[in-house]
Formats: sequence, structure tokens, C-alpha cells
Amino acid sequence: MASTLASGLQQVVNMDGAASDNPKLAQLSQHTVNYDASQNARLTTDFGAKVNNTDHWLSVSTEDQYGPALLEDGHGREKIHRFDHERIPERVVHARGAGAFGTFKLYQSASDVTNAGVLTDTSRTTPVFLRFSTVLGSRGSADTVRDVRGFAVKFYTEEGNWDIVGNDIPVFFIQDAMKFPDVIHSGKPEPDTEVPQAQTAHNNFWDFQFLHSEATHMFLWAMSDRGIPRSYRMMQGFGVNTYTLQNAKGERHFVKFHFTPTLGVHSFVWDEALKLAGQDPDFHRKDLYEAIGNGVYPTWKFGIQTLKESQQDDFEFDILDATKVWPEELVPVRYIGELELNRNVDEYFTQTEQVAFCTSHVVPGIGFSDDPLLQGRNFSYFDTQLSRLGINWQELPINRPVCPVMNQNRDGQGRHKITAGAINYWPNRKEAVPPAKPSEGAYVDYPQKVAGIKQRLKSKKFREHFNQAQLFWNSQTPPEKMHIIAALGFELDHCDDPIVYERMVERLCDIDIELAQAVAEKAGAPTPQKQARPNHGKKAAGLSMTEFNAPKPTIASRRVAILIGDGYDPVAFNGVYAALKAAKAFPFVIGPKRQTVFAEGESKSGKGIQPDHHFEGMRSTMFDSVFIPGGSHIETLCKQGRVVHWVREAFGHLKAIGATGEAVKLVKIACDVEGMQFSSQGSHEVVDSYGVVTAGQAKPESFRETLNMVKG
Ligand code: HDE
Repeated sequence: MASTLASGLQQVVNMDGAASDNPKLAQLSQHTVNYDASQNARLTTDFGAKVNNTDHWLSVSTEDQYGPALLEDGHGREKIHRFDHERIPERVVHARGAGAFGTFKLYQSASDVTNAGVLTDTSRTTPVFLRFSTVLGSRGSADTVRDVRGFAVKFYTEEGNWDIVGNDIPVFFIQDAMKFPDVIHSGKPEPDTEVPQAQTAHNNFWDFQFLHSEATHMFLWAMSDRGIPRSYRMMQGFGVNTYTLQNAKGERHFVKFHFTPTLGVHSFVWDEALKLAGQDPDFHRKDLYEAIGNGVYPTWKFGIQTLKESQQDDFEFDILDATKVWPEELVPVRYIGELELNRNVDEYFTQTEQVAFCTSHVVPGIGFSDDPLLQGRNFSYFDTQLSRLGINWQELPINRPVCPVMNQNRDGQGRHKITAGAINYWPNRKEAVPPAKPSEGAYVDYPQKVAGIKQRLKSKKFREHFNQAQLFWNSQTPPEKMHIIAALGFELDHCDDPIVYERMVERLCDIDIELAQAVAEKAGAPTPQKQARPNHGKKAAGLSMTEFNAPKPTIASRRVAILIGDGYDPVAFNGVYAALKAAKAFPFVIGPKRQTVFAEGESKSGKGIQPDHHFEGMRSTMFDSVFIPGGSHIETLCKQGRVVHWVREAFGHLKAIGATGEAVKLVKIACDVEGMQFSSQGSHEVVDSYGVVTAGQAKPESFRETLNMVKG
């Protein structure tokens, strides 16, 4: 049976129809070529001459003897030269990523706070490109490592490109951009050995975390389940920094940007993430391509938290400090739009790799605050694009705005555009390309009054580092707290310098004594006896992941494995398979081999089913849930260690498991937990225990009913 998708990569679907009503896609299509055999295209050199042999270097040879290769072979040289220079420097952080195109629609105008067209005109559809990433790993590292995730959105607005270069965690490790090289160096592989890859579990990282107490709030987030998201599609996105908005009256507001996934916020369990890093290092990439390729488009609600200028000093924290959230009780999130991803990239390098974000890219109506992290970022992103892509990086197709770009910037390496005419300066006698007036939509800087003393100093409120770390800890549910303890236990277990793990346990006493004691045990540090500072006991909304469950849970785009062997019950199989497809889930048939498997009663000359994968090839980690139909195949499956492990592992990773008829036996063997109940009732009266749903006595009629219902 052909599955929804054998591998995410095969399903990169290009919906060119979509290009016509999306100005960015229409623009890109002018630069896109597709070497299709049907076009009768022939191989050429880069200067256009047709090539007749691309496999043998030009040499002085005979049929009997191969002789010297000739430097004269221009095509050979060109092919190798081009290959030698294929790589560009990878991003110094966020090197590993995946991207997709989409659209942003505003459903409520924010004209009270901004005059930005993208945030006030509800009739617009703004094209976007979103690049997700991990932070620390190199370009070839695994997707599922514990890390912060990047969430960088480029809005191709009618007034120019607007970039929100955000993360899946709303706060950051440092308050001042000056410290960015330090925090990143400490997290990257250690310089002497280049170990470990894409991990914070090492001495240097935790050494820095202790010595740098403003990181305390953020490291708790990174050690929570937010650090191991199930999917890019199931993460929040945050602008993190404090930006500003300016309205038509010229008033300024402070703002934080939020993206909340409609699929809910979900994570792996740690063991699953660890295994997936080896079993399928591209898991998140494929997951994104698979969902979009199959038309189940991920969406996010877009929200803003805003404050008037006069409210700047109303809080116990500084609203410009990126290590602090604005608690939602104090500053509610107002959801005003929706972002949808609906098209996969055509080519990774020219789109996902060459896309270049800059926090300094803002459009009229949107501006910066004095947030010291943001000010530094505004310098850094442009600078890094110069070393990655060269000075003309904004001309690369993926980076071009959809509105006109007109100025007197010229030349430089890799210039694409040809600008005709004699004028390349302003002012000029022809008055070519004059600056725009505000009434023509010019960006007008906010006339902010500033006074102060020039010095290297942060104001007082920036010096408080633990209140919100406690707030975050207190707001977690008991399982979330358990996971944070386990994560810190794992990380510090990988630190072998006692000063590092012992001091980190001391640091945890600034948050909560129970947390510190539990981690001390795992880290091998002396058990602390007292809290370093009292836990204020406060909680806040929006910090526990559990608050972000999808309003309507859905199975759409979830990967469901159906386990079968020779002798499976075809009625149950077909009923469940069809129901899953109808609900837009992605069912995959997993068998002992990828050769034909026969149903109970089916003759070996029958059609059978070719499973999508076999038990060794695709492990339980790659699926969200498992269904096992009854049938005589169960006798054989129960005897196979790999199959029993498959089901047991899925159970251990808290996946929903369903079984009918004889398959209940396999589930009993695999998930042998005291107190678990297995139903022997009919399929409509199932008992659900530990996420396992069994219907031992399920009758074929009930599946036929399901099948008929699905067929409509
Ligand atoms: Fe970045 N960051 N960053 N960062 N960052 C980069 O820019 C930097 C920070 C974020 O998918 C670099 O194009 C400084 C916070 C994302 O292409 C670089 C500071 C947040 C991406 C850079 C920060 C981010 C980057 C490397 C401290 C969350 C990937 C390649 C002040 C709000 C964008 C590049 C993509 C990438 C600098 C802190 C998010 C070097 C100096 C806070 C999502 O310019």
C-alpha cells in the first residue's frame, strides 16, 4: 500500500498555482529553472556552450593505454572549480535550519498603536519566509538536540522587508549584545577538542551559566521541555526583544511579538529526542516538509503585548531587559493575525541557506527600543551577512523585497542589478531618486528625547536575576518540574569538573531548594540544605507549556504506525487506515520486511500489502502513535524481540497505542504495567488506561461501519 509519504523528502510539492497570487513567489519564479528531461534541454558549460562528455577528463589516451590528463580541458576545470567553491561559511549560530514559504493575514487592525500597513490593513495577504533552526550545532548536526530553536520570519511587505528574528523561548541568556561571543563560545564545542557537538552538556557552558547569573531564567527554559520540541510546527515563536510601534498620531508604544501554534505546543520526551538524533537526524526538517507537502499547513496566531511610553517604569523589572518576560497577567497578549506556512522550498541553498535576516529591517510604523541586546543585534546581523554572502546579499532572490528598491548604492562583488543612467549620487541635477516625504510613506525616526551619562553601566533593575527564574519554576506542572530536574541531571552528569557542577547546584538554590537537592543527587554535588534566597511563591500564566494545548486537539499531520505481519486482520486494518487518512493523519504501515505481507485468509498469490517500512528501518520514535490490528500475525510478532521492544518503547515515550482482537496480547506483553486495564469489550466500549486503548472483542462489523462512515 502506498503510504502518505515514504520519506518526507520525496513529497516536496510545489504548488505553482499559488505563485500567481503571492507576489514573492511570483517574483521568485522568474529566477527559478527546472531542468526537466521533457524539455529536451542539453548540458552546457556556465558560458552556454553545449558539452558532449562530462565523465572523462580530456587526456592523451588510446584504447589500450590511459595517458596524461590535459590542463586544457576547460569544462573539466570549470566543473571542479565550481564544486570547490560550493560551500559558503555556515551561520556562526543557528547554522542548522529548515525553512518554508507562507502568508500572513491580519484579522484585527492595530492602528491604535501603529501605522505599519502590515499591521493595520486587514485586506492584505503578506508573503512570508520562515526559517527554523537550532542554535549551537553546525549545519550537519541533528535536529532533535536539546537547544533553543530559532524562529525567524521575513515579511515581504508592500513597504519593504520586515524581519522578526525570534526564538521559541521568550527570554535570552544575556542582557547586553557585548556578551554574545562569550555565551556562544561557552556553548559551542570546546576549542581544544571540538567536543561536544550541538550540546550544552559540557563544562564550559555550565561554568559560564554559573558565573553569569542573568542567564538563570533562560537556562531553566532551555532545560524544560521547550528545549526538545516535537516539531517546528508545535513551537511558539517570540520576538524576545522589546521593539516599538508608532501610530499615525506619532505616539510610541513598546511591543513584544508572539506567535502561538494552533497545533498546540508539544515536546519529545528526552529519551526519544536522544534516540532520534541518531535514528533520523533530519526529523524536524522532514516533519515540516511532510506536513506542507501533504497540504496540512501549520498556522500560528500572531499577537502583540503593548505598553504605552508612560508605562515604561511601572514594573519591578526593566521592560528593556531581554532576560525578562512581560507576565501576561500584567500585559495581556492581543492576537491580531495568523501566519500560515503553505509551500516548501524549491532549493535548500538558494532559499533556506541564503535567506538573510536582520533585526534592523523594520518598516514604517515599527521601530526599536533601547533594549541593549537589540541594539547590538542591529549591528551584528548585517555584518554577518557580509561574511556569509557578500555585500550584495540583499539582491539574492530570496532576500529581495517585493516593492521597488531604488537608491545610489552601486557595485560590489556579485552585483546582479544593472542600473542604467549617468547618475549615481544625491543630490543630482536630474533630481533622480529623491528621498521620500512622510506623506509618501517614508520611514520617520521617532524623535526620542535622551539624556544620561556616557558610561558602561546597566540601570538597577537589570541587576535582579532570580525573580522570574522562580516565577518560571513555580509555574511548571509537576511532570514539567520532573523533566527539568532530569535535564539538569543529564547536563551536569556530562560535566567532569567538580567546580562546575557543584557551583551550578549552588545556583539552583537561588531558585528552589527542592530543585537544587534533586539535581545535586544526580550531579554528584553535596546536597544543599538551604535556599539561598526565599522563593516568592508567585506563578504566572503563559509559562507552562500545558497552557498551550490546541483548543481542538487534532490528529491531522500526526504520524501513526500500523504494525502488521502475515495474517493481520484486514477489516480492522482497512477501517483504521481509512479513518486516519480521512482525518488527515499520516498512516505508515510497518511490517517485518518491505516485501509483500498477506492478510489473514489471503492466498499468497493475492495482492497483499507492501509495508512502507520494516521494524528495524523505522523505529517507534518516528511516530506519534501506534495501532496494531488483531489476527494470527500476533503469535509471530509476540515472539520477535524487535516488535515487543517497538511497542514497549512507544509506551515508554507516552504514545497513544491502540490494539484490537488478538493484538491486545502483544500490548500486554510489551506494556506490562501494574494496574493497567485491558478491555475485552466491543470496540465502542473501550477502556483507556495509560494512553492505551484496546478492544479485545472488536467485531469486524464495527470496522466496516467505520470504513463506511469514512467513505461517507
Ligand atoms: Fe541571533 N544571530 N544574535 N539571536 N539569531 C544570528 O545572524 C546575534 C539573539 C537568531 O535563520 C546571526 O544571520 C547577537 C536573540 C535567529 O538565518 C548573528 C545576539 C535571538 C538566528 C546573530 C543575538 C536570536 C540568529 C548568525 C546578541 C532571539 C537565525 C547568522 C545580542 C530573539 C536566523 C545570522 C536565520 C542568527 C547575532 C541574540 C535569534 C551572528 C549579536 C536574543 C533565529 O548575526
